[in-house]
Formats: sequence, C-alpha cells, structure tokens
Amino acid sequence: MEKTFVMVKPDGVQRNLIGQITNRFEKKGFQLVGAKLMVISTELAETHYAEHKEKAFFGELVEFITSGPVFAMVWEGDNVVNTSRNLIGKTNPSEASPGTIRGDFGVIVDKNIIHGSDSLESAEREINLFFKQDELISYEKQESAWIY
Ligand code: DAT
Ligand code: MG
Repeated sequence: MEKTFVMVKPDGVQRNLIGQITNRFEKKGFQLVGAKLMVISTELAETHYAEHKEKAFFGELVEFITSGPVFAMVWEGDNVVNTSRNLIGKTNPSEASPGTIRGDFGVIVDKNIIHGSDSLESAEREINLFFKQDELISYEKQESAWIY
C-alpha cells in the first residue's frame, strides 16, 4: 500500500491543530501507520528541504521548522501521496481553496501549517529521513473493507 509523509509544522502544533488535521486524514479513509512529536534538528531540516537551499527563504524556512515541536506522521492508502496534497491545498494559503487544510487554517506562505510529500520518490525519501522501519506499524482495520 502507498505511504506518504505528513507533518504538522510548529505553527500548527502551537495553534492546537494536530487533532483537526489528523481527523481529516482519518475521516478521508487513510490509515495512520507512524507518528511522533519531535523537534527537528537544523541538520535534519536542511536535509529535508535540500531542494530549496538556493532559495532566498531557505534560512527562514529552516529556522521556522526547527522553532518548536512538529507532529510527524506516515499515512497509508490508495493514491495517498497525491490525495494528501489535495487535502493540504496549495503552498500559499492565500491561494489554497476553502476546504483544504491550508485554505481553512493558514494565512501566509511562511506559516502554512502542514507539510506533505509531493511525489512517490519524495515520500520514500522523507519517510526514511524521519522514521526507522520499526517505528512504522502494519495492521488491519475492519473498516478497510468499507473503503476499498
Ligand atoms: P510545499 O510545502 O507546498 O511542498 P514548497 O516545497 O514549494 O511547498 O516549499 C516548501 C516550504 O517553503 C513551503 O511549505 C513554505 C516555504 N515557502 C515556499 N515558498 C515560499 C516563499 N516564497 N516565501 C517564504 N516561504 C516559502
Ligand atoms: Mg515541497
């Protein structure tokens, strides 16, 4: 089954949105297979966001993502990478549609509440960056029969 990496950023944690965000993924029908509250090191932040290291906002991005606890998760489901990006909404909350997480909870791009992997390759890379294999749990849910 496909997996993706999703993370409530420090602003989302401070604004008490962990519950509402996980609730949206659960209600959608995706399954949580790993989660932890953690503070990201500068090194991990720079590796995670390496594709943006030449951007003007890179320094601020690393500072922001390391500024407080994040809630890191791995979600599983059919087409979960793409669908999660749709649940999350566009990068800039001012352009994100109402009904999406960023559209409903965010205002500016610097503080856009949540991260989600943008491709299968990113998902694999990011899951391995944040989680050890034994931190991911494979289990059956009865309700899967009513989702698939
Ligand atoms: P996404 O998080 O939607 O994958 P991205 O990979 O383009 O977006 O950028 C990573 C993060 O960097 C994004 O969630 C917020 C921040 N960011 C992007 N563009 C920015 C900008 N123009 N100014 C400040 N921060 C920005
Ligand atoms: Mg991205």
